[in-house]
Amino acid sequence: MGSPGIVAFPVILALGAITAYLTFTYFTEATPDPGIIKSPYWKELAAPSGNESSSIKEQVDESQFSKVATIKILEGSSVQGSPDYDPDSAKASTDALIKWVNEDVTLHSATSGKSPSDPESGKLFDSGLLNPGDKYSIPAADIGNGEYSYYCQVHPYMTSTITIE
Ligand SMILES: [Cu+2]
Repeated sequence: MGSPGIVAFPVILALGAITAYLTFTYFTEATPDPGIIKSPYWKELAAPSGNESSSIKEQVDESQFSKVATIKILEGSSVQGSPDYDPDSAKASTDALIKWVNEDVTLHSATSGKSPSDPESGKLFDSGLLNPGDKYSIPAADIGNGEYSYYCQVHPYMTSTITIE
């Protein structure tokens, strides 16, 4: 047996090449382009019965509410200083449904609290990560009257308030 380096060197080179290939494949090839389906396993999910929306983040039946307070997460929100939640100071009546819609092309959340370090963060409501086009709704009555701060877990500089009265 010669120097272990003779064997180790090409092995390390090969592992490096495999890692590079997998990284490239995962981050480049696997990134979905909107409207282009590459996977042979892709299948259209059946829409929930009687509801045109198929978003799994929308846990509440919107038709049960006569009022819906919609807050858009605007395109470009991820850029610090850009308009993000619209309206920025939203208002909703106690009997309304509050709905956040991610109209951006990247992940966002609507998480109650002032920042990730707020001990109350996410206790009142938390959309979790919303993919582009995803919605999250919660009845205002579940939160209760008051003015609440919320922010985005991915971009903590995205902050807004919702007032329920
Ligand atoms: Cu965000």
